[in-house]
Amino acid sequence: MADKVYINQLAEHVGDEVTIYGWLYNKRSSGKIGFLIVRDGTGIVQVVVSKSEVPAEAWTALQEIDYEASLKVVGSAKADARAPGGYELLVSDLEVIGTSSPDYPVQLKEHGVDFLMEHRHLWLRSPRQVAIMRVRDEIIKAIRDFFYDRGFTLVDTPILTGAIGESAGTLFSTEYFDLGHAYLAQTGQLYGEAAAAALGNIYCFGPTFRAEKSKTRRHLTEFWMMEPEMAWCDSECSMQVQEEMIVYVVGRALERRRAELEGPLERDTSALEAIQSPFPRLSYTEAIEKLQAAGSEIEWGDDLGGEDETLVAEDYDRPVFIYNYPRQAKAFYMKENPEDPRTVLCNDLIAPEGYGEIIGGSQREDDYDKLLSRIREEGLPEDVYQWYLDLRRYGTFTHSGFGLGIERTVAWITGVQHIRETIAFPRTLNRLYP
Ligand code: NSS
Repeated sequence: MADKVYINQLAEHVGDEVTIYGWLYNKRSSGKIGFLIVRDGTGIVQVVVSKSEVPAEAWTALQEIDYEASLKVVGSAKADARAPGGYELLVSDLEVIGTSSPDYPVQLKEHGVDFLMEHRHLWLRSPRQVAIMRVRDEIIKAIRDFFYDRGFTLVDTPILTGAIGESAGTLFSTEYFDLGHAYLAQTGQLYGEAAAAALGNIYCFGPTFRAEKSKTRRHLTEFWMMEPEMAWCDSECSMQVQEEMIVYVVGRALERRRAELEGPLERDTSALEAIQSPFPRLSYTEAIEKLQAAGSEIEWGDDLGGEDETLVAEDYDRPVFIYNYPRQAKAFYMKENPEDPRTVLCNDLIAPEGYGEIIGGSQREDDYDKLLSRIREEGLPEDVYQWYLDLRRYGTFTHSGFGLGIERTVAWITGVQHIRETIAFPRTLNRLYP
């Protein structure tokens, strides 16, 4: 495959004889000329085959070829503004590497979502899904660059853990040799806190797991979370970082993936252009007052549900912070608010256009006694949190961090309705296949 060229490199090979490998996306023929659309993952190209220019076997093979057959195509590259993708290949030889079949399941017509999910391994080949994966990749790279450029160190935290990270209700557990149960990590945060005391500013990025029996468009049982943890940074400082990061990431998606957003994804990019500082901020108490004024039955002390978030966010064209929730609505590790001990120093960031919460963050409880009493209040096993309490025993420090859900962020930026399309192989309450 020494002479192999990818479709997105054709611009550098105009006039050359090149070989491309790919899959048949579409075809039509008129008499002695066949027009194929071939995709190779990097792009699509129109392949023009004249009966008189190719060996007889190649012409015969072409007559029988089915969608998604894999091909080797040799031809000379030509720029053609009218061709999909901007280039044409005038073919001198063509070989079918792997045949397909007329019953290729994912046809170019509409299918129901269940059917598509069942065929996710093939559905991924379609232009819209490819575009989502490319935007996802750009978002992840942008976040990594954002933190790298600011001196944060990536620390990988364990997936098999002995301690509950968020709440007991949503744990996947498994047998772990002679040590009893291990849990699949709900968060890397607790380990991130230890690493922040070693390195200052860190982030972890990995798969996290919630055995949530929610069937909403915002929940997966396995999702990827980016979690920075910052030493000597309070809740206010953390919100500042969140805002800068989101503005940067949306900007990068627009700069480098506009073609995907405006093409196959048909995203209204003007809504993304509006994502600029400053983001509006409401205290939890203000959010409750706003909801009550809008006729909601919600009471002070309740957590906000998806619909409440949408209602609070609908007046704004950019993400909105809701900060300082009641302690009973939030996890045990959040720092008590010295100005109102009924609440904790924390924030959620709610995306616009009804996409809901994309970030949850907080300042961490740095007082040994208060943290211990919260662990006891929640009925958590004290012994497995000794290492976590050590961080308060030996040089406790002001620190904060947050978790950005990658799939929810990709859903918002790409404009897809359900987060199951934002990860290659989603895991939900009722899906473990493919
Ligand atoms: O539970 S979170 O609100 N917060 C944490 O896990 C903290 N330990 C983060 C931290 O401070 N380091 O989850 C954070 C985000 C949330 O805003 C969502 O964007 C996402 O993680 N998330 C989910 N995405 C998809 N599916 C599910 N089930 C899910 N749960 C949270």
